[in-house]
Amino acid sequence: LAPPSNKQHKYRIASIPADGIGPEVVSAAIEVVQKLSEVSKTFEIEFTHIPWGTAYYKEHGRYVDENVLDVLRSYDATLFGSVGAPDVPDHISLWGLLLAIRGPLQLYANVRPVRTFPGTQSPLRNAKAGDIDWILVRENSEGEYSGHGGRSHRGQVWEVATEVAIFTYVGVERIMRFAFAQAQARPRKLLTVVTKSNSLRNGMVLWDEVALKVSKDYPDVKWDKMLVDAMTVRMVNNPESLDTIVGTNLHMDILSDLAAALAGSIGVAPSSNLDPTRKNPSLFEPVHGSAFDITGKGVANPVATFWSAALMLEWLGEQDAKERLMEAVENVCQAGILTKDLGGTATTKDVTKAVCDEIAR
Ligand code: GGG
Repeated sequence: LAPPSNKQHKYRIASIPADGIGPEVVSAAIEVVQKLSEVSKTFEIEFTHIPWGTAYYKEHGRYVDENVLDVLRSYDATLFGSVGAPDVPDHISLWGLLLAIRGPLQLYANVRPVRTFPGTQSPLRNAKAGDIDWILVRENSEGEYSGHGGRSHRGQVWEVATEVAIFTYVGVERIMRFAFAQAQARPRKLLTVVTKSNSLRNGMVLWDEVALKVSKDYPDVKWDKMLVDAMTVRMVNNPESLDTIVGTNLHMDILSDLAAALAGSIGVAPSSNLDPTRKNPSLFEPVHGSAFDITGKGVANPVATFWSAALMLEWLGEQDAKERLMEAVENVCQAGILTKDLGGTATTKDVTKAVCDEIAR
């Protein structure tokens, strides 16, 4: 997965802040990335605001432009905020926006790193520094989020609803290879494959079979399998035994929220939605959603979006800029400039200014 060579180091980024706290954290991230560009002078970056989201839906009757894929393909990457609003059913907003992008653009690898930052604490009583430093790899294009199923006999007591999880060999194999390669590139070379193949005897058994087959090509990766229910216990009781984790769309959606909370806060958890073939531009977003309870109050934690922007810079080939940004975030956390979710009193603006100041030091 070598980064592209861009001799010009000029990037055009689509910014989709969307709903809730999305606009607050995305504008904070744009500010720090522009500060990085200004200070390092090694790359130029231009963000174009795209107004898709719930306000757009209320005006146009759809969450995104008709040419959504062509629009996004005209940029090098997308920086996304959050989707969801109190007055629109969640399945309308999620399918209208994020799921209208991830599957069709084949952003099949959703990479969600989590770790406890210096100066912050895991809620786990016995967790030591470094115990939680995981990469969660979520299959992002099929499985339980394939959109297949339906409802009949609506409103009757015999109403039936089906939700069909679709697992294709190609889909499972490509995410498995991606996860083994991620594990191989990390010092511990450890991979845990999460399934539920005792009760789900088709798709999950395919996952087990593909894991075994793919593992033969990565003999230096030590891997094991866990049922998803047992995995929640292991994450809490033996966090140090885990490193890279791969699982289905639904399982990893759930486990990545748990992982983020165990690391300290969902407010610091980033994600990359990657097309590892690089045929389509990838999308980067915080794991958290719209957080209506704190929207507009100026207290949202921007760190998850800063880290997502750092992953975007790394994906674009700007490794130094990524490291500089992450070092700045760590120093700010270490200095105790933390938002409420991490036990502090800092505002979004305080954290953003402190990270910009660190970058400029
Ligand atoms: N920033 C991510 C976001 O808005 N998440 C809302 C959500 O419900 N996501 C579900 C998913 O990631 O599949």
